[in-house]
Amino acid sequence: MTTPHPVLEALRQIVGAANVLTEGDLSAWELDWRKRVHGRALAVVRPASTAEVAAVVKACAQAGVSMVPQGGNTGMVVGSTPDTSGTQVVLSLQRMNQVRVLDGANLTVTVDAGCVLQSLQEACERAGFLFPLSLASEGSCTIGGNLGTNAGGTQVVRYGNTRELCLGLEVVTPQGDIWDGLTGLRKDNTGYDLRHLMIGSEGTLGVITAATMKLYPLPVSQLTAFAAVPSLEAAVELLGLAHRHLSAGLTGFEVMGRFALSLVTRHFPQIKVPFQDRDCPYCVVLENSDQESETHARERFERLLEAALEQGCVLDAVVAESITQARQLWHIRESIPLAQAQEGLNIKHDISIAVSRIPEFVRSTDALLAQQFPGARLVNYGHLGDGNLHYNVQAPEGSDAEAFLKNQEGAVNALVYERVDQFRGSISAEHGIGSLKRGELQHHKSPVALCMMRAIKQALDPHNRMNPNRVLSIE
Ligand code: FAD
Ligand code: 2HG
Ligand code: ZN
Repeated sequence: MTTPHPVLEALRQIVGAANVLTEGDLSAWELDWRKRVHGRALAVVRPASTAEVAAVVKACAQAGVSMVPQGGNTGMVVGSTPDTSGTQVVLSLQRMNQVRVLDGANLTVTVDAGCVLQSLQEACERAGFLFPLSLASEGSCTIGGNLGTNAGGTQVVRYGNTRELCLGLEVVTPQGDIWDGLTGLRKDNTGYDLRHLMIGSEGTLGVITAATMKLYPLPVSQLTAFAAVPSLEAAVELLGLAHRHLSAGLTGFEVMGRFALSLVTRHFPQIKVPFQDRDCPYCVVLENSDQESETHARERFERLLEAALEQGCVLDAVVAESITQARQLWHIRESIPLAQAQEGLNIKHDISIAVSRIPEFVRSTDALLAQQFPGARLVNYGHLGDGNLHYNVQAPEGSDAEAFLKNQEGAVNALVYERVDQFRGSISAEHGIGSLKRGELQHHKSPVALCMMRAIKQALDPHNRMNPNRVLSIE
């Protein structure tokens, strides 16, 4: 019999034995959402307060044990699960799930890091406010994970990504100290902005325990349209028209390639996808939020679509007549990640390119992929409004997806990322680096930037206890 690690007893003293999980099926915490790596934890620890997080971090630091902060475990880059050594503690924030204070006059909400995004959206809506961050994983991802990854989602074109929505943080440092930065101030130039250092650091610099986030007034009316477009160029032209016609009312602009939509139809036949019988390579979902009235919203939306039909950048369009219909149209878009998972593992590229250059990038890269990987299928879709494509590569029809990934992932990535570099894009627009893209980062980020990043990591976490070997490797 092996002797239990001494830190476990210290952890039980802090959070209670029921919240230190070491036995049974721990796959909910050990296996990543995409099922790429099944790690093994020394324990899953579930603190209920910031003070408990601080005590857990201190105990682990003293025992020389490394920690992996985890929220909803919906991340796409294998960053929230432990490695396979069985020596890491998963620090799950799920029990810290309360909305602390909603300050209507300041247009802010302060919330525990483990609060599920959808619960936060709903709490804000009940109070008459909009919290605009929106992702298909919102039923299980947490605000701490959204901050850890600087998540994007479908409303970035209007409200920015999670970083733009955050005014303050509470953080437990790798030493177990608590930094309370929950001021809710919109202006504060007192030196380095530590909040921005923590956001997007993927749990490598500390544990976010709470955040103060921005709120917006609820829109009076929200309209959604689904449009068939003749090309990606036409989708970009439509985006320009939508900016001009709707201005700040444009709150969503997503593009979906024909193959991505066909996967939804194949795996969720109950979902009706418009325009599947039309010869159109792409469809777009766009959303108009209006602060005046439904009539005003409809007039503006119809004028936009008329102009688009006239210019030829839209072939056909439907505008939802009710909230239920609008949800159905959005549901098509949000089902793409699940439809891909049903189809089998694929090679994901979460890239950003200047919107104006996306059609040229896609045309030329599609051709190179077809030449070098005959039969490979492209699941191309994403947040065109902010220049972020999910340019994913699925194994040829009927072939073994695992074997395709094993044999071709490196070569496919090399081709796509080289093109991304040529277009001065980014290899990670919104999902982060985790461990899946850590090797790639070395090739695609400037040596000077990497050197500064390492210096920051070493200064804040000199013993490399916080999510080691994620984002960067430190020798
Ligand atoms: P986790 O997966 O638990 O963790 C993610 C990272 O954050 C890890 O590195 C972890 O260590 C760190 N972390 C977690 N909590 C904390 C904390 N409290 N303090 C410090 N670090 C922490 N992402 C997008 O950006 N846009 C999308 O549109 C989008 N759509 C998705 C759709 C589906 C169906 C799925 C499954 C995922 C999608 N994602 C998307 C990816 C994922 O949901 C986001 O990255 C999300 O922000 C992760 O939140 P989480 O709570 O699940 O974090
Ligand atoms: C989305 O926008 C997510 O749907 C998931 O970011 C992307 O599955 C993907 O590649
Ligand atoms: Zn996305």
